[in-house]
Amino acid sequence: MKLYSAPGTCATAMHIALEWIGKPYEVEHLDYAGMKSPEYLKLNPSGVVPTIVDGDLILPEGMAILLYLVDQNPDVEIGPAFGTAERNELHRWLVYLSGTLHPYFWPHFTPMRFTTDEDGHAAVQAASHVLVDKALTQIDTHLEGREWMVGNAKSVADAFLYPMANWAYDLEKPTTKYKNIDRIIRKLAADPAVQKVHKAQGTSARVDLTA
Ligand SMILES: N[C@@H](CCC(=O)N[C@@H](CS)C(=O)NCC(=O)O)C(=O)O
Repeated sequence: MKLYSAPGTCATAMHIALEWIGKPYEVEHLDYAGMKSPEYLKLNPSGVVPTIVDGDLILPEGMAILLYLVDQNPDVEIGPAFGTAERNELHRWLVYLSGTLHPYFWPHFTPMRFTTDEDGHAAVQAASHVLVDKALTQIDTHLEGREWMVGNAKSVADAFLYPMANWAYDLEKPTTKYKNIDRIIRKLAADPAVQKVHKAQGTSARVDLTA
C-alpha cells in the first residue's frame, strides 16, 4: 500500500488511518509540482493529494480511501461495520468533512482561484472564514457530550477532522474557540500514531499538550 500525501494537508488523515491499522505501508510526500506532474496525474487526474495505490487499485479522493481502509481492516476498528446505524453516521460525517468543511477552506488557501480580482483575495478569504465558522460550529455542537465523531470509538472521521481543525488554529476565530473540537484534537495530538505521522511529515501538533 502506498499513500501519496503532502505535509499538513487533508492526506494527513489517511496517513493517520494507515498508522492505526499498523500494517506496512509507504508514503510519498509530493510538492505542488509533483501533484501536477504527468506521472501523478495518471493516478489522480485532479492533481491533488491523497491517492493510494494498493496492488492494482488506484484510488484518489480522501473519503473513498478512508472507507476502503475501514472495510479492508475490519479487525482494527477504525470505523463501524457496513450495515450498522453507526456506519450511516460515519458516512454522514465523512461526506460533511469532505464535501462541506474541506471546500470551505479552499478560498482561504487559494483565493486566486475564486476571484479574478487581484485586489479581492482578502474579501474571498473573509467569506471562507464565515463558512468555516458555520461548519466548525455545527461539528462542535455535534461533539457536545461525545468522546468522538461517531459512536463511542475513535474512527477515520476523527482522523479526517484532525488536519482541517488544525488549519483553523490560524484563523481569527481559532479552533480553541470550538471547545469540543479542540478537546478531540488534543486527544488525537497525544496519540502516538498521530505523533509518528507528524514526525514523518516534518510537522508539529498545533496544540500545546503540556498546557
Ligand atoms: N476532493 C479531493 C480534494 C483533495 C484536495 O483538495 N487536496 C488538497 C490538499 S488538502 C490538494 O492536494 N491541493 C492541491 C491543489 O489544489 O492544487 C479529496 O477529498 O481527496
